[in-house]
Amino acid sequence: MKKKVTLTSKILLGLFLGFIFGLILKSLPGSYIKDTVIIGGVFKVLGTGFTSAIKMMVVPLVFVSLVCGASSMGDVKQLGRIGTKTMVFYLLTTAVAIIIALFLGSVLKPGAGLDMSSVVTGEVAIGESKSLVDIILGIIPSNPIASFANGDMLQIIFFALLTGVAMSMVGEKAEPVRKVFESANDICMKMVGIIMMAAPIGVFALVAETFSTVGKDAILVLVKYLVVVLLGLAIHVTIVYGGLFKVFTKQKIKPFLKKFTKVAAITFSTSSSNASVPASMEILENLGVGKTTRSFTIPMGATINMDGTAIMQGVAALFIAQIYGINLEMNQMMTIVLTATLASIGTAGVPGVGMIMLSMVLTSVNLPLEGIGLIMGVERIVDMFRTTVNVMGDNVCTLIVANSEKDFDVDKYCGGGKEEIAA
Ligand code: DAS
Repeated sequence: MKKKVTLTSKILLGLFLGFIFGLILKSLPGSYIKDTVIIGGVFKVLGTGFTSAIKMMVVPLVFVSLVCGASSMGDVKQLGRIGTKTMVFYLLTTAVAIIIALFLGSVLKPGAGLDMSSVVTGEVAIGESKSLVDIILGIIPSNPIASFANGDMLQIIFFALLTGVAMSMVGEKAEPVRKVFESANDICMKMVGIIMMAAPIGVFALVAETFSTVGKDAILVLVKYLVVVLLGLAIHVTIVYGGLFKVFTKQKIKPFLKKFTKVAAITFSTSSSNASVPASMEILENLGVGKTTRSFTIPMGATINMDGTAIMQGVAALFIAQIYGINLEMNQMMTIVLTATLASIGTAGVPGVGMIMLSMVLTSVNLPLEGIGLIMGVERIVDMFRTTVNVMGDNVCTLIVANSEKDFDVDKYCGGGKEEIAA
């Protein structure tokens, strides 16, 4: 039976061919055909066309998915202690994750050593420096339609979250509208799926343009980008999750880590938080976590908790700024923290969606989307690792919240590890 070639394989093929074709072009002398027809014509149309199509989806996808995410959180009053603790944990750890990423990206400068400024299409507006007051006031839209038209992401996110929370508080009467947004979210995701079908060609053109312009210098920075993201993920898991777990549960983390390997096998192979929900629920039950907590925190985490994705977005934003020679101001870094943290509420737990949300983070600080073409090369690998961290965060939060709610059988938890060894 003919094996279905997956989109991922086609993207990797596009990447490989783009890399080879770009290096071949780089080795050829300049000419009208090479510089104007191929690089300035074909590659520009296919590459920028692909990134423009992704950018087209950012506003509708972010708005609709955030309204759905916020409205499915249940009425704030009903959220109760478990919901409030969970929301605080998820949003705070995501904010910490992005700050770790911005710190590492600023110190290690993965994009340094590659000058893509000659490849920028259109002007790159450098954000003017704003005070904290301006940033906070800038989040509240005086005219949501204008926010949509201007692609002002923080204002769109604020309006979407308010709409979603209001819908959940209105309850039954808002159900028809909620159903419209759920359908619209499915349609947006399908549109993203259709656009991603062009990814192999888009990635080929973007990578070929990059390597035909800047040559093999790009390989080294790509490896540096991957290393910095993996370092950020490792720091977040060991220090943030390891530290919070120890402080709030006073238990050894080993029994959890032994069970989590089963979930990690799924997140690595599927790059999907949603796909790992059943396995997370099973291991947490075996580890003594009650249904009351896990049945709420795990599905919610798969939808709104994306610490791994936030780390990728922070490193990627700085990486792209560095390769285009753009110096991000402190207020732009704060905008990235806010945008990536709030946007994670709308990032569905499916493969590659973090890359779409990255284009929203880049848009919020006027960074060129073309940079996505370069990091697409290691996107699949990064997605595997960041999804695993996303889901580990869901599980660690569940253990902490269950413990605080006395919905946690500590004997079963400690015994969980022993039984495993006995088995
Ligand atoms: N792979 C997604 C997930 O399931 C998130 C992402 O693409 O960043 O968590």
